[in-house]
Amino acid sequence: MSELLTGAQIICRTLVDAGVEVLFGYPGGAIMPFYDALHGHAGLRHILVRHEQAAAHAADGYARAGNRVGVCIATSGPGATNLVTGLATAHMDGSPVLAVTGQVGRPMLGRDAFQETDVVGVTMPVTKYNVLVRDVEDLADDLRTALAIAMEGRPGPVLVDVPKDVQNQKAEYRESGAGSQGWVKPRLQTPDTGHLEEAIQETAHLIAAAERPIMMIGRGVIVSGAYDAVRALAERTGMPVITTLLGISAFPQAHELHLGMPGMHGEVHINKAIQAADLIVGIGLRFDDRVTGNTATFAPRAKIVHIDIDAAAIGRTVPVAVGLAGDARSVVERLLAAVAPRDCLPWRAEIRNLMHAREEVFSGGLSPEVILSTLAEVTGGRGTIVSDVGQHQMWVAQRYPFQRPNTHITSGGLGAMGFAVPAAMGVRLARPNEPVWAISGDGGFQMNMAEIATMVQEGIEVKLAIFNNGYLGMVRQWQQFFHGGRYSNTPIWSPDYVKLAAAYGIAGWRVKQASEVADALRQANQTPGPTLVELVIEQEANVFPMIVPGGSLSEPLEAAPV
Ligand SMILES: Cc1ncc(C[n+]2csc(CCOP(=O)(O)OP(=O)(O)O)c2C)c(N)n1
Repeated sequence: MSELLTGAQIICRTLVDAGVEVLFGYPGGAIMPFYDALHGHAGLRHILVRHEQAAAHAADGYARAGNRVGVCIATSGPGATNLVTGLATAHMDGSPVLAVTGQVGRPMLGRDAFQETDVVGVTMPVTKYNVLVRDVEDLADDLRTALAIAMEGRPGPVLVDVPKDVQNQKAEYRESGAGSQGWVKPRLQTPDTGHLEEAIQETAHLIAAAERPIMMIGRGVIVSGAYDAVRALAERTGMPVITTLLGISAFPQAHELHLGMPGMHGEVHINKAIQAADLIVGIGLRFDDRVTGNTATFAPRAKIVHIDIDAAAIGRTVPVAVGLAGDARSVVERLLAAVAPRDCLPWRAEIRNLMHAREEVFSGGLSPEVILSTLAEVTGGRGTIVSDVGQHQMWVAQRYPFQRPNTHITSGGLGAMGFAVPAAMGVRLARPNEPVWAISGDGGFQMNMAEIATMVQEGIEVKLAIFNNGYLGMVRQWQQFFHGGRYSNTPIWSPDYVKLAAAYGIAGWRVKQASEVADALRQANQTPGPTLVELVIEQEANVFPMIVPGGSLSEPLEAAPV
């Protein structure tokens, strides 16, 4: 069946036919035909954000929580460039986001027209695919191609740039031959090549022969839905499991085989276990520098097996003994069938002996530990925690007891401050029946706090927690440790957050004492609508342990250097 539609109507129709339900965006001159077509559109819910960066982060949060494409919309020029941080975040963390941008009309292209930016050029390195649509006849297929590429392999962001006159042109709309795919990630099959089978057998052999094997898992396990397979592999082999920052919640935290997070702010016994291991089976992670520290000294005794959908990631930072390019779930399921049962008990006992009680680093004030354990009690382990970037992000990663898959969402690769508040809006729209908490520092919160207005206008129930230490804490910590204690431009003033909440018409609490935490968090969790809790924490608390940037995992700092 075909019918005559404008380009703007074709965008709406193609998105609806692809199963898209929610868009995050902001209008402007070059995208006005699209917004006109959207007016009163029954099938698409548009969330008007307060800044396009928030649209991209919200689409990213929606994509990560819903395992489907998140869509953001912006006008040309400043609207499109405001998306860039969000697209780069999604690119680093493998999140499927489609950006649709308006562009100046074709006759104006390349003439420095008003609000003209070459957004295809600008976003080339931070998208998997992008295209300027020069002919309305190509529009629907370009959008379908972009949506498919966003989801295939390692997911990631894509961008379709549509000149204003193309949005106004008419063309026959033809439904996709493929039909609606809902843009839920298809179960990937890894092609059964002889090489893969060989590599699986070799890995099974390495696991059987190792004395000190560990598994290290990342977000690829979440994206491919490999939780059960990974857990079964751990249980069959007794291999302890380390979860990277983005792999947190890919394995139940309370499981006896779970160790925790490695790397720069990993616990000392976890990094020591890596340094002592003779085999690392890495699944769906990048072995980035925050995990490895200095690669020359990383896991010096270990053979590394690397399973990842992105063949380019294998061997990029650490040399591998066996590389398996494929979908984590299908590879791990096959590996499971190939491994012999064992329990690694002596090795697990050795790791337990490496553990030592950590000195309490918080001196009396309101500690992140109390806040996070109380929050876990208040939510009863339900819901999703979206963290921003900085010290609080590391405290969440180290201390919040995540039990359910994909309930920890953060900007890991790019480390984009300002992520949590808008991303949490997307998460909540994907999970409307679960509590969603955005945890930010006072710095990151102030980057995107204007989105409270979006939450109020659109009725998006996000719970906001601000860890207020009066500093850009993580940078202050580096200044204290490595720059002679000179706090250059890290003390940061905040408004009165309770009054700010009141100005937006939402309930707010300020907590200064440990005794007040439970009440405030409980009330904030129970009160309908968006709510805000400011937690005034110790100003100069630090995150420990810490590996000096570029240092070895064998040399942790457990106190501030003198
Ligand atoms: C957009 C952006 N700008 C700068 C940085 C560098 N940076 C990393 S952590 C940090 C401090 C964060 O301070 P705050 O939000 O108050 O959180 P805290 O560390 O105190 O928990 C900064 C400035 C960043 N990651 N992202």
